[in-house]
Amino acid sequence: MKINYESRWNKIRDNIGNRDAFICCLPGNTRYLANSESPPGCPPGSTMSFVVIPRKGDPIAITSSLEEHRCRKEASIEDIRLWTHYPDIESDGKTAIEVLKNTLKEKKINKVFSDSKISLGKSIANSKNDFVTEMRGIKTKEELERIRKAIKQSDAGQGFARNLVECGEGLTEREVRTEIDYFMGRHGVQENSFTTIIASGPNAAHSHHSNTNRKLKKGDPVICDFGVFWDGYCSDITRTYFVGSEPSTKMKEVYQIVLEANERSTKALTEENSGHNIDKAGRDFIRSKGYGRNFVHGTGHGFGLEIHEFPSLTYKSKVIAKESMAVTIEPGIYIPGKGGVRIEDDVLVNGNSPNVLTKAEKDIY
Ligand SMILES: [Mn+2]
Repeated sequence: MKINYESRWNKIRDNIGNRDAFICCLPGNTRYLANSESPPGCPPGSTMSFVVIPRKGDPIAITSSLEEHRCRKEASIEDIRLWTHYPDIESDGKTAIEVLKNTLKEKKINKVFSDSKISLGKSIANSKNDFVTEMRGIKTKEELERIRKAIKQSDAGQGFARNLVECGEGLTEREVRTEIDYFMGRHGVQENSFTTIIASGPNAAHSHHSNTNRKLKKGDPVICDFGVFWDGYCSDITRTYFVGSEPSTKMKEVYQIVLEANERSTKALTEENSGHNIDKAGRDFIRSKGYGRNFVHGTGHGFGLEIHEFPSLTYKSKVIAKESMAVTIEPGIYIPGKGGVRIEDDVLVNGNSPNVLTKAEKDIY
């Protein structure tokens, strides 16, 4: 199913009141408006510095000489303006902001919304507005089609990771990471959605870990957290496996607590429930088992064009779950010096029956 950019632009036009245009510069938003099928690339970003959606008339994209040709090839916008400071290249201005200002002047745009604070001078009335950022929280059919494909690839990666880790005594974290990335790369994914995390033994007590040359030891918990991009959309999944397939009695107990917290927060992910309640559902259970101090992060986040996007599901979150929001549910327990467990699924809000999109096995210890 093709992405319907026109309908995205129109939805914005319908929601800008008396403003003349909506200006986006956040990379996730510019990709959303013109170039969704390309992954963020390296360094993560977008080929466009700005996208302007005027209330009347066609959208305009502003790109640099560095990205020009890729942008012309991939973007769904016809009117592309170029900035560069190289004298040999004919352009519309020396900086992105200069080209933006000239464009607004030419189009007689005086009142705008923008997705970030940008200074456009005194002649333009500008206020920051999160409409586009939040609009991306609700996924359409064509987006879900891509997200499901990304998830399918990372589910397969988890199956591979489980075998590798359970039989992987003596492998280093970096070797495991490399094998998993190669496995998914061979299946044609665009790129990883972030650097694959393999956190073993005491390193599994770090909620985020930078892979080391530590060798896997029998009985180690190993947190495997990764995701991929497929047609511009990503997945994010975490499983925890045990080297030799046998956790200690204590870690097995921790595993079961995290699994139940994952299920409780997932169950709470119903339409109109708040981010706070969704977080609290799992957190209260973890606290009741004496591990409240060890659950050191929020329960989940939206994902799609970017690995972390609106909405955020944390203890202080006031966001309300809406139909077709795609979010992660990822409680964890981390015990300094000993290890940890995190179990993360990608879940779609679906009335009162949340749809768990990730299928990799988790009730395994
Ligand atoms: Mn995540």
